[in-house]
Amino acid sequence: MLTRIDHVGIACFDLDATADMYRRVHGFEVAHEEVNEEQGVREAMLRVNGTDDGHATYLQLLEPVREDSPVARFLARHGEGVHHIAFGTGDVAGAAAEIGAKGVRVLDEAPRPGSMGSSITFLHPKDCGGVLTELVQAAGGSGGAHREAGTAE
Ligand code: MC0
Repeated sequence: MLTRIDHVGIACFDLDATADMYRRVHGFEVAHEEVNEEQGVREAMLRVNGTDDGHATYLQLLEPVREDSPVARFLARHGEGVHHIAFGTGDVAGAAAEIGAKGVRVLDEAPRPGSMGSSITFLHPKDCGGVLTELVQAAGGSGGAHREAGTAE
């Protein structure tokens, strides 16, 4: 059902400075950037592995674009650091229904738009061992990984 680690979300105050640190220290490049108004974040996807086959794993840097967003609240409470882990699935609605039936709180009534055209939903951290957990279905349906523009299906 959950087939891979799609990305690890990292909350930061300054996305450009944090991306620069990952470039200098780790050698990771920004593969994609966008603003998700609904979630209240500016985000950058740093590819960690995987290339042309589209099955990459990412670090997702998250900078809040408004004070009432989940990432702004997280930063105020915890400071910078790991915000969530995201697992890839070929069927986000089905996976959420199956997990919800086990008594875990699914935080969205229906999947919402995520980065790179994906569909996402979240599971409550208090029901997942203290880890905010995201389920991700890539744009185009199958596979479960985010897919950058121009990579093969
Ligand atoms: C809050 N808590 C967390 C947490 N955020 N625990 C672990 N990891 C996190 N990220 C804990 C708090 O410490 C607190 O525990 C309790 O949850 C309630 O926190 P709160 O600050 O009072 O409550 P809210 O209102 O911030 O709600 C928390 C909740 C919310 C997780 C329900 O943030 C949410 O709905 N998140 C899902 C959406 C989201 O995070 N979007 C941003 C990423 P104590 O014990 O102190 O009471 S968007 C994204 O990632 C997209 C664009 C993508 O991947 O494509």
